[in-house]
Amino acid sequence: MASAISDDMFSLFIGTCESSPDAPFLIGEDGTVLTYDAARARAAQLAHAFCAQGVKPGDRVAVQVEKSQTALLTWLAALQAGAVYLPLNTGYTAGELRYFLGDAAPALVLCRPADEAAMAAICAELGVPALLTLDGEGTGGSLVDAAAGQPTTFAHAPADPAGLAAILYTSGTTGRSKGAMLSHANLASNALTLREYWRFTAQDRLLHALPIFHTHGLFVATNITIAAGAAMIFLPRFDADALVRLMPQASVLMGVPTFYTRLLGHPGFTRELAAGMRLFISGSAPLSAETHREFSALTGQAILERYGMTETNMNTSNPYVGERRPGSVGFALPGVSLRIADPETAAVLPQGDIGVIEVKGPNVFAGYWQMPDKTREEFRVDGFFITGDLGFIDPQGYVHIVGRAKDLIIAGGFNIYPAEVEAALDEIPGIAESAVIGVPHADLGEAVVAVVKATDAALDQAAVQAALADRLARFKQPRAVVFVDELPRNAMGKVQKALLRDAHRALFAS
Ligand code: MCA
Ligand code: AMP
Repeated sequence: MASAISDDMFSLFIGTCESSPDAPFLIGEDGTVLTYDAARARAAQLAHAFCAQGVKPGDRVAVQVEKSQTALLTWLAALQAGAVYLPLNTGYTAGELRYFLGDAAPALVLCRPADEAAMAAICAELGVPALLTLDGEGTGGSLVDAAAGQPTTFAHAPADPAGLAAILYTSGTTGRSKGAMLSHANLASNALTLREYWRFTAQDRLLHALPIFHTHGLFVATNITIAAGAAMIFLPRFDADALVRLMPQASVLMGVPTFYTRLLGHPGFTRELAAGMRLFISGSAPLSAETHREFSALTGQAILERYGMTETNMNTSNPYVGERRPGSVGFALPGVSLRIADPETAAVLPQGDIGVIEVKGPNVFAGYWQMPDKTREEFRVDGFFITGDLGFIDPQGYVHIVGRAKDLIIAGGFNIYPAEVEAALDEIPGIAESAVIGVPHADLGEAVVAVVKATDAALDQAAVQAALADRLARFKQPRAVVFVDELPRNAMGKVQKALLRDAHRALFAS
């Protein structure tokens, strides 16, 4: 059981600031260091700036800005002010944002300077009272002006462990995104568990190249670093050249499988370069057993694959010591209960059978924001959360994910729900109906393909893609549009997506 001081991320952060004020927290590409104490002071100023805009405990602060050190510090500032942090993918379009902001009703929105006019219009329409900006370097924008001159200390009371720390939107199978409500205890307990499981210490230097608007980059990487008093070499984005250049200064890398396939294709990524690293971690999407083996053959080190969800943080991990089994996501983490159940009857299945993965533990979220019915549907009566992932447990206890009961595509670690893309396609004049599938993609794992039945013979791929440009974030847009006379349907009238996936599986395979 975590002690009271460890039940929220800000208390963990302050703990490190007090014990090791001069320890490095964020290291820039150029080697500049932001210490824990300097980060604490800047986060305090940002928290004061939020409060000056009227943010009160429990209010949502929505953030859609480029990755920078200041952007990361807005997470700590929101925690300190008792606000609920709402990070948003920088790729979301105005239409997508209108939904999130309308649903979450934030007290403050933080956006890129270039988006200010468009965001101001959305805020006015939705009654969002305050808007600030932050530039890509994290050194300019009205937030920076508002924080300048503010006190560098902020009176912070430890948070209620059950209180909300963040809301992260996940796309929905019905097309409507759901806000996963994460408590302070959800985040802090997972950070402490992973710190021990992956043996993080203050000596670690984590190479951070993930975006900071999702669980992987914001919580898994950042919160463990804070919990360990370690440092992050903080890069604006993934760039294989930069990773190769900076790896000699690092000890750990966390990434999606695309990071590893791209590193394997980089001539500078050698056994010698990897030798100084103690740990390579992969998650967010399946790491192929082939990539796992290729990586081991080149570096002599086994990638540690783990499995999580926005709703649950991390659930399973391959072991730190012992076999990291290719194609497996390892064991349930300490404190997490995991079982395999029949998706229809909910009966727990015998070991080895394939079923839906269900989890329960301190990591599992509090429910979906303002969606009590959806929340109820996705939990069993005994409190297990139904992940929608299909898997089995092998004789040695390793969990394997073999597919998804939910209709979901994962491209480069980003989730795309076909229902949302289909709804956007079906609104295009000249499209009668559509089916969206994921097909193998050598770089991103899967790619989005739209299969459409058109009533307008003049409609082509470019026209469909252009029609979606302002509707959907770039990563959700189909890479290919295939035109058919009829969609294949079964006797129940349901589109047979497996047939479509088979028919188009070679589109991006190499
Ligand atoms: C970029 N593009 C993409 C993606 N990323 N399209 C589909 N899916 C993507 N993931 C588009 C760009 O807009 C561009 O389009 C074109 O692909 C080429 O971009 P490129 O420069 O090659 O891509 P990149 O900028 O290098 O990005 C690829 C990436 C990035 C590094 C894999 O997507 C990434 O950082 N992914 C990490 C996602 C992540 O953090 N997931 C965690 C979710 P065009 O040129 O046409 O404009 S949290 C989670 O899942 C759970 C909790 C968990 O377990 O962690
Ligand atoms: P998200 O909704 O973005 O949090 O994505 C969560 C989903 O990503 C899970 O439900 C899985 O389908 C998938 N996922 C995460 N980690 C892994 C992994 N190591 N292997 C396979 N799928 C994964």
